[in-house]
Amino acid sequence: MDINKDAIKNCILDKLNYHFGVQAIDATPDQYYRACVMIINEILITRQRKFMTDIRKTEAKTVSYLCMEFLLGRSLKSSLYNLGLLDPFDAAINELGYTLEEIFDMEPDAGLGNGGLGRLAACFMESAATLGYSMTGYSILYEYGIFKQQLLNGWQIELPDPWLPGGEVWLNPRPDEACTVKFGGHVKEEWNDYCLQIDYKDFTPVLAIPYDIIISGYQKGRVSLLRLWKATSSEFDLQLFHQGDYLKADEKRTQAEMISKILYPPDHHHEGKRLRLKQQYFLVSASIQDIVRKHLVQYKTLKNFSEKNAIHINETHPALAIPELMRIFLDDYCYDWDEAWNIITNTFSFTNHTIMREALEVWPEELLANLLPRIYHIIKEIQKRYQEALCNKYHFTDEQLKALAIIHNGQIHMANMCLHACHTINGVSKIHSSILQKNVFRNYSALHPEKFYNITNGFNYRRWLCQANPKMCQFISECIGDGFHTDPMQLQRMVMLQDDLAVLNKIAEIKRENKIRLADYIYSATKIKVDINSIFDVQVKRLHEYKRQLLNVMHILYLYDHYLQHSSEELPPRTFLFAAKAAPSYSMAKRIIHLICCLADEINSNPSVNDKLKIIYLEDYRVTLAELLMPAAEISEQISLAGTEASGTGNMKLMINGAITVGTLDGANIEIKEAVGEDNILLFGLRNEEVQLLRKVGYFPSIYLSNPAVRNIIERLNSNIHGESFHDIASYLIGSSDGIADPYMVLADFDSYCHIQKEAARRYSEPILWNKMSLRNIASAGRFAADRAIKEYAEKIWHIKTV
Ligand code: HBZ
Repeated sequence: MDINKDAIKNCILDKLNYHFGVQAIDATPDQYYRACVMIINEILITRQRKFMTDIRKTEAKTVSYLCMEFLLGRSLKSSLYNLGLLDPFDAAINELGYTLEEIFDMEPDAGLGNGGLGRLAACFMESAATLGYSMTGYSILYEYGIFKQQLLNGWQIELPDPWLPGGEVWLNPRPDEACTVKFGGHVKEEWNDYCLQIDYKDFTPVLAIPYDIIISGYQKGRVSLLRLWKATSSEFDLQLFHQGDYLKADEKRTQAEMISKILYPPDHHHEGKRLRLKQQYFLVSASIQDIVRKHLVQYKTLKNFSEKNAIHINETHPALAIPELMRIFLDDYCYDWDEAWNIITNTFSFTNHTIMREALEVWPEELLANLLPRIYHIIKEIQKRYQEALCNKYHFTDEQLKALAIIHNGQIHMANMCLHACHTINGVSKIHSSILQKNVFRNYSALHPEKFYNITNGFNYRRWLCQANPKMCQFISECIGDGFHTDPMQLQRMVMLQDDLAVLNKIAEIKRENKIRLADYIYSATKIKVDINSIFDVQVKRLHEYKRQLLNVMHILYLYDHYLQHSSEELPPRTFLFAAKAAPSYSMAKRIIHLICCLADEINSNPSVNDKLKIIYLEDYRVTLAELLMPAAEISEQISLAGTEASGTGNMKLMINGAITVGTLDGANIEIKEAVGEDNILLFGLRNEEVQLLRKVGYFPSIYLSNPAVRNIIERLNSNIHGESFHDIASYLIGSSDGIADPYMVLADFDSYCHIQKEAARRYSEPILWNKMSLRNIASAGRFAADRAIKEYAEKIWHIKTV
């Protein structure tokens, strides 16, 4: 098909006619959106089939990326962009009386993730497709994604997010490839002709139906497949129905469908719920069955399984894939233990994404034994053999053995199972990988240092720069050519232009236009007018104590007080922008949101500071909102306590859009510093070693009360912010009888943070200096492309080649 404007227009008209029974004139924007997706989907299906044929012909090794979250956001714009079809679609839609932007706005965000981990998975899919690796993502087709956040009187309210009305047009159902996942029941083991026969009875079958989303690579016609499993059951009790018990008659289906009903919203927190465990096993069992089935179709044997398959466990959530694959080898194909284990350990790899203790997954033995009896047997056997091997080979103390144990104290430790079974383990930034080795997983890494790698995270810059900031992308193309679209390191060429005033002015002009675009949105969402000439200072990410939104708040309180006392002093005006969701059960995070909102109300309504300071809290932070925010940001707040943020990826997206990082030496900030040079990043605060030392000698935040600024702020929190007291937050910071005071050392870094913020304001007052820093940030962001990260995974971990 020749894909020009007229052909597209005809296709759209056909879809409107045959699928919705309407003529162009009567069609709604939503119907136009659906028609466009149907056309794109057909193109993608063709490409997928061709790519699959190439993969089969070349017998290429495939990676299966198992992850409970894929935070896709919207797909229409990015698909059109990658297929090179934005212009003809734009022209066709214009002729039909709409703008493409209006059509894009019809698409709901696919919010099938909480934050960084899920967004990373989505970025990786696009990069793998662009580079031509064979990659399948596996996850759950949640009916409800991450909740929608509303702010009511400054309090977070959670509303359900039914994304499927509108999102379902991307889904390609493959009921022919459905499989059954078994829960509960009883297992009897019997030896039969040298083979262990497993008699598994009374289980509850759940039907897993795959729905595929095809993700287009940039140009070249290659794609990644995202296979999402929907849970259901075909069991219907006709007897009960005829007795009039309609609910009970359909109970099995209702219960099965609960598994794929909703994404769990706690982030960096292990939710020890039975339904969550069911979700995890449902994902891995269906996915592993699928991988084995596909392998057998092509190769007719499992002997070469690990040569043709890499399976990646993203965080420990899909760790049950390990005993599940063992189960299939042992029970379904009669492999002996050692042979099966050998294949397993050559197949799996594992990424850790956080060092937060509360995120470490453990499951009660009893729960597992009950819900997944055969899997429990296998884990016990893995543990038994592991423990024996450890005792034979090394002379460990009980303490060391405990630290490595997969089962200990009635709990199953998922990370320990991953360490033992996976051939490689990686962290997501240099500092994080080194903390994993030296601290979190130190016992295991002493045994097997060769298993540990670092692969610093990356992001899809074609989405976060080219699509989100088209003017900047266009300008960069004018400066250095188009090559950076597939070779991000070419962005570095922009440095040659750092002294060209016309270039610097143009960068500033584009930033200003993006700020206006955001200001319009802010006005429509909040009815607050923000000053375009103010610094747009942005902290957008999940709300978590360790990310220290509180430090940002303290600095605002400090500035506020400063302006009230010295109203004449010249500092550039600032707009502080926040956006963040808090886990519904995380009361401190919700309290911090409330504090920010109260402070916003107070400052925004105080005429004596109103032209200098504004605070905007944008509701419902999500991918689509981030795409609007990043291009307009000038300061990127990356202020976690050193040693707590694994990597961060928002920091990279803001950097490539020309924002200057105000940050600690934490996560990928350290590598951002290496990339841009110390002059182009504003660093402050304790370093990781200093944090550790301070913890060791004892951290007593109350000593910072000797600082009058801190004292003022604490008093302010205790007394009144927009009519409310935040006594609880004040005592959280300086200490009270209950709990550890200031666990993330906000007060220790406060002074240094205020200093660097002053420096930021000073530099902002020198536009040439600022714009040059901005250019240097854009130019140095290439190494954070997901393309680079995916190449590293492919070469060092998965051992796969491009097709
Ligand atoms: O993963 C984030 C990290 O916080 C962030 O620094 C990193 O850039 C990003 C991608 O690597 N982590 C998460 O989003 N979530 C978790 O790490 C997590 C771990 C265990 C859980 C829940 C969430 O039970």
